[in-house]
Amino acid sequence: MGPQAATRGCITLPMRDELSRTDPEIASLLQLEQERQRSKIRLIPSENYVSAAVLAASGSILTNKYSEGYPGRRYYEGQQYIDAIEQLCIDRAKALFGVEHANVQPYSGSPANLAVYLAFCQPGDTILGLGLPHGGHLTHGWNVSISGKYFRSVAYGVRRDTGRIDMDQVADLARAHRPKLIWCGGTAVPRIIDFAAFADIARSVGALLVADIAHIAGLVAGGAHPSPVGYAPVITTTTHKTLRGPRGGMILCTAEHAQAIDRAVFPGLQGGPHNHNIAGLAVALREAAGESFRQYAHQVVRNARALAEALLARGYDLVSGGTDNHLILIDLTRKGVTGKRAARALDRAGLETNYNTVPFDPRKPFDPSGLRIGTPAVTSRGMLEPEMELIAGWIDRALEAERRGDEQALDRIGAEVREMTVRFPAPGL
Ligand code: DSN
Repeated sequence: MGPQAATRGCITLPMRDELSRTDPEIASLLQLEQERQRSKIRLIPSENYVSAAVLAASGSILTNKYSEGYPGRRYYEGQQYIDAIEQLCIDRAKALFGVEHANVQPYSGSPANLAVYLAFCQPGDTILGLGLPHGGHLTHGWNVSISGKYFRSVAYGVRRDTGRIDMDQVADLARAHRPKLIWCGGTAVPRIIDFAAFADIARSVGALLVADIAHIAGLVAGGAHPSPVGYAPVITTTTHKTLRGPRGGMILCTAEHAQAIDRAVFPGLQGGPHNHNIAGLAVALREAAGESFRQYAHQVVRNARALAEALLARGYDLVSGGTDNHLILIDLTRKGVTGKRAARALDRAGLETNYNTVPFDPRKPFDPSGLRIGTPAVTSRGMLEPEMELIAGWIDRALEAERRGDEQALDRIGAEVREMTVRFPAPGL
């Protein structure tokens, strides 16, 4: 198949035809999912659209190869090209983020975080992280996760009055518990993370500061969020959120920690790296180094601000009062609809979101009071501030329709959404 092979949809035509012949059920479901991604306004802040180039590298013959080890030090033969691909990926990650070392093998964010524990902690050690209900991540010590079971986990939170991380509490807990490791970063943090303040606290108690920038990696790369480099000696991230790469994880660190991190990822935790995803990541990192990605990252933030302002103007309560990044957390308590009901109604109206706890939520995580939305995917489609105003209007109308039980109104909004999405082709589809 030559480079000019006709493309339609997310895979080249010959590949699509082959899939249809071999497995029509999967081919048809894949086609439906593609249509869903095309026709919906996707507002889940941890999702995005990767480019056709990233898709091509990730869905490639590199899945056929085993390569346990690292470039130049493998346990399998035949690494002539795999080594070159992984080394390019490492070099691009180092250059993009300005770090001394990068490990690009973690299968995703949770394994990356587990590798950090394996490198630096012993079971029973004390760790300090943002509590899950306040916007943290399961792997930062939450009790149902291995990180909360194997370690003595202490959680900090946000202030009730501001909805922002309570740095006084972080300092107090660090002094009281002397953690081995402190996490900063999370999954529902709409504000800039003060890496310098975390670094001061970690230094004062001799803890290792680890920044989990999974949500904001693309913003950091594009200069739309301050970088943790120079403050956190170890940084973990997923590769598929704002960074717009394939599913995967990555650990960035100072030279001092390189060996511990590499040993923890392999052979400590994982076997063979997923070479196809590493190639996709290499492509994404090249894209992220360009000027258009820089503009993209800044537009993600401008769009989120515009969306937040349009929601505030319609009387919505936003955790922390707004956003500095790609993410908005709506507290629906005063709107008389739960997060789950809201997310379901919005999905019917063509707007894909996810329900989420809000800090101090009296409701349970399976049907919490909040809705988490974000702008990475819509910005990848080229939507700008005027479209954010439209989206806020649709969210408001849909929730109003849900309160009255008016399903036809939700379907009418869905039709308007579909009409608008046609004007904004999604990358890779
Ligand atoms: N699933 C990720 C998110 O949606 O933020 C966190 O792991």
